[in-house]
Amino acid sequence: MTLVSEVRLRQILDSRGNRTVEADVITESGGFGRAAAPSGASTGEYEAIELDPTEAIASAREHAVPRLEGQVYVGDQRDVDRTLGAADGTDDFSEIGANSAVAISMAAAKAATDVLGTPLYQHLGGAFRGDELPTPLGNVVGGGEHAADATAIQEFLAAPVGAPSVQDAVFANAAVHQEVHDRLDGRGIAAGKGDEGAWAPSIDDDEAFELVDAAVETVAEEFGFEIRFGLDMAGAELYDADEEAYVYRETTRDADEQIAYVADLVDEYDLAYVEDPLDENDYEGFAELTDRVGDRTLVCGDDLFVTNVERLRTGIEQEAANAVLVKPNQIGTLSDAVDAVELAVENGYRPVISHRSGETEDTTIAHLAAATAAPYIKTGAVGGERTAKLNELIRIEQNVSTP
Ligand code: 2PG
Ligand code: MG
Repeated sequence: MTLVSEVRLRQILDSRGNRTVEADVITESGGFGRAAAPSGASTGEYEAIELDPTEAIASAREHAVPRLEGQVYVGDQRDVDRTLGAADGTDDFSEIGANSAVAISMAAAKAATDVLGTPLYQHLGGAFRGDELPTPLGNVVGGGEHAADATAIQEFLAAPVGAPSVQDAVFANAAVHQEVHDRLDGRGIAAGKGDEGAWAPSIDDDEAFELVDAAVETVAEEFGFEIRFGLDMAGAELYDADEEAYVYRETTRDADEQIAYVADLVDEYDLAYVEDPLDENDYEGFAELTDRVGDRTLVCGDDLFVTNVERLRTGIEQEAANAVLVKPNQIGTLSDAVDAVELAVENGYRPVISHRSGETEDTTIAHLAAATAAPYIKTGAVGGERTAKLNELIRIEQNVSTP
């Protein structure tokens, strides 16, 4: 395997038009890998730290790059990531920035694939990679921190659980997205799009439930397989700590009412998935909800776990959820993200690999999902930075299924 010879860092634009960090990793044998950091809007309190890109790049150039160039083999991803952690020296990447760390970590993995001549999912997953490919959860309506004056709930996600292939699932999610638009149009409701390409109409949550439910049913009939839907409630964003209540447009709910509300939604709409139904500090509330509905839906921790094995371990001990969202930039490196997936799987939790609301054309998460045989991926339904990942999954599917 070949040594890193050069790490180049630069600023590029993300899908929101904000600056983000891109890394190129070049090897002594001429191998090349490029990756860019995504960025959240509804970021969890316990995430690794994203620095201003100028600062992140300057700091990574000073502390990390000299420890990588000529020192570390690209094929040894754990060593690359350990080196990034040691160069940073903190437990949350606040020195070099999780944005620099994740861009370099992913670029190094891609450089290794260039040298090895193997696809990224194969390199990350190894010879014994499972052959499951993820069901995509497609954001079709949303608001919260992703769009002003829209639904209080952050994401309504189509879940094509009965799709016979990733390609069918991807097309079904896009069709649900279109169907929602047609139905909004039919009601004379204009709608722009939020940060992830979901429709962001100025309607209340009840109307959104009714719309998405109907759209999913129509498209399921058309495609001939089961499509359900789910939510990312982004509970930490709804929660007002002073009032100790979840604040919606017209109403507020205390923790018990929130749990009852979500449990009712699961039953009324047969929800397949509920992410962050409660605040990021409320392991107990999560556990109570999981106890009530965990046998029939996925209760997924995003801001609760932040892809952090320590927080996930606490959740597992308390039976707080049955699924974990995995975002490499929340924790800083691919190795840390894979550790979270492995801990989840060992304990019967379902890993859901995820994009961020601010994205680039980078497709690493599609490969990570295939490499870890994750059952779900959340990476939008439409929009170039989202379809980059979805189309890559379609290619991976063809690759793994064509002898
Ligand atoms: C989430 C993500 C992605 P953000 O809450 O799950 O959908 O949003 O990147 O803004 O944290
Ligand atoms: Mg979330």
